[in-house]
Amino acid sequence: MKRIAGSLLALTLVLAACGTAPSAQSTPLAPQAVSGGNIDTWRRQVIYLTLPDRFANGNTANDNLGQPYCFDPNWPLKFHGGDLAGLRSKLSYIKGMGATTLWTTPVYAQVPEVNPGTPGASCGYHGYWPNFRNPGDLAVEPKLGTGSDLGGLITDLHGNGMKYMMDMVANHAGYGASVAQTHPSWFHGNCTGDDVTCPLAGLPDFRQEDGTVANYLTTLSKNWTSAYAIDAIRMDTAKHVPLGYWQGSWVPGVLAARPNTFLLAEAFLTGGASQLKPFYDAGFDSTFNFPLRNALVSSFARAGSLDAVAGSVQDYVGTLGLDRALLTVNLLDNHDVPRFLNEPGYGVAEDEIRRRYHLGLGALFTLPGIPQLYYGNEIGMYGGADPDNRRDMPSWAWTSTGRGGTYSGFLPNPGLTYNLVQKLAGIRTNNPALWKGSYAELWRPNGGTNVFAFYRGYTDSTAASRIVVVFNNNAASASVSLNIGANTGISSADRSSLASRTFDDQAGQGAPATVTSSGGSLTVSLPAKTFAIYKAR
Ligand code: ABC
Repeated sequence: MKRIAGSLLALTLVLAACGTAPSAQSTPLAPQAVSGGNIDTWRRQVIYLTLPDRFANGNTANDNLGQPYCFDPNWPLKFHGGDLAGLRSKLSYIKGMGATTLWTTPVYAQVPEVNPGTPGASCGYHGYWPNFRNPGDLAVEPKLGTGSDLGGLITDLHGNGMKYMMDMVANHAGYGASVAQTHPSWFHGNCTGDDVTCPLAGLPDFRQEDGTVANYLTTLSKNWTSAYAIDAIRMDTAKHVPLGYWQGSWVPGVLAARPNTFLLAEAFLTGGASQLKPFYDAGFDSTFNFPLRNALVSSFARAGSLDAVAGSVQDYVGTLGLDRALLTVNLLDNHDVPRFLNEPGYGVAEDEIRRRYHLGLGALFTLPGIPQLYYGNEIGMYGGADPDNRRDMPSWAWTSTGRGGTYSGFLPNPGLTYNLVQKLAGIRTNNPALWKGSYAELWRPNGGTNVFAFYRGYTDSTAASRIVVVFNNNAASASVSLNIGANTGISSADRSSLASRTFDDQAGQGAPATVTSSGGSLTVSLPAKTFAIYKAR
């Protein structure tokens, strides 16, 4: 539908055509694993994902410990020397960008070299090939450090007011793991497909339907949960395990070991929020928002219509409800997909790639849900499919001087992106509307001007936090009039409060510094390929 700017009737018709954005109801839902004040604590987090092996080498003495033939900094499929001590030494860098929770990939002791002597020779540098044994043990991968290194990292995180998210595996063991040799009946046979009984990539696939196996796995997770003061668990391959195991065994087990632990399910599903909902119903507090990631790639990285993002947000807020949507973990990329910066593809000018990336970051920090950064996001690191998306962190990253340079494999002047991430994390953390506020769509292209705008609002007896966020994905400037007054997705109190109100841009990405609404309508004009975060005075 063509936009007829200026006519309220047309605008009302268009808004009607958009369908009323989901009014952000906060109807009570099934109790989450975290409760009380912890829910707000987690809504306010900014998660930072690292592979300890690829981040910083704090102790070269452990580089070659553990499995032989697994340390080779020049081979992408083996260990490169990063470790827990290295991570511990860089907490000021991680905290400095505004990240508040550190998620490390698993630290379990890993299996021996896989496919030795072949071009595919590889080791569990990522931590997802645990060498489980029975009874389950707490062995930390020696190349990453010791149990005291892990405990010390967690203590230092807590000393910095930060949290630790432990990555766990209950779907499988590593290739050739001890427990697979001593208990072959604990594992499914070989089959292909997405069924929960089929091994993922040939990994020994546990038979959770067997009570003995379920008890072994839950005890294993409980032991790790008890042994370390963790704040959260990221559960790997959740969609490859029967939901009944999570709900009936694993969730109650780990919460008995450590109440109020935040439980995040990795269910790599992109068909929409209806596919994610069962994991919340099974007792997880959160899932990764892969459907939104696909939409962010389509809309921003590939310069498509913002209808994709608008539709995805309407889907997950509408399907999950606001309470669960606010705990969903949103991402631009991670260790399993090409980096967002690689998604525009060949032939796109680097300045354009940066504009698209910064738009994506603006969405990541203002949409409902917990933002997750993947190490290197903050310094514009490129990377293709696994394992290219797991390159080592560069040592120049740690200082602002170092980040001022130009390096192969990174956006020029990485400090520009680092400073934007730092600013966006601060804006989000300091404005309750963005981490616990309602959501109401104000504008989507609907086939017309490629602009997306929404309202976030939170008020209580102590404060009022009201924000309008606008993205212009056009290659030219664009102007839209947002009909706040008639938007039923916004509370009536807020609508009247915002009818005539001045807003100040917090993002500083080129939009007019202030805009003022009149008669319930807010006209916003944005330069090409930029966004604004307008905070009501
Ligand atoms: C690597 C190679 C494999 C090779 C293997 C030997 O080594 O990538 O090609 O066969 C770990 C390592 C990986 C390793 C695997 C297997 O183990 O990190 O390097 O593979 O050995 C989690 C972790 C992940 C980890 C594992 C295993 C699980 O995050 O790092 O991998 O513990 C599936 C799972 C998901 C899993 C992921 C790797 O594979 O569901 O839990 N991640 C489609 C499917 C998804 C699938 C995804 C990736 O592909 O729907 O189920 O995830 O394979 C979107 C589409 C999606 C599509 C994505 C990729 O693109 O809409 O449908 O997802 O646009």
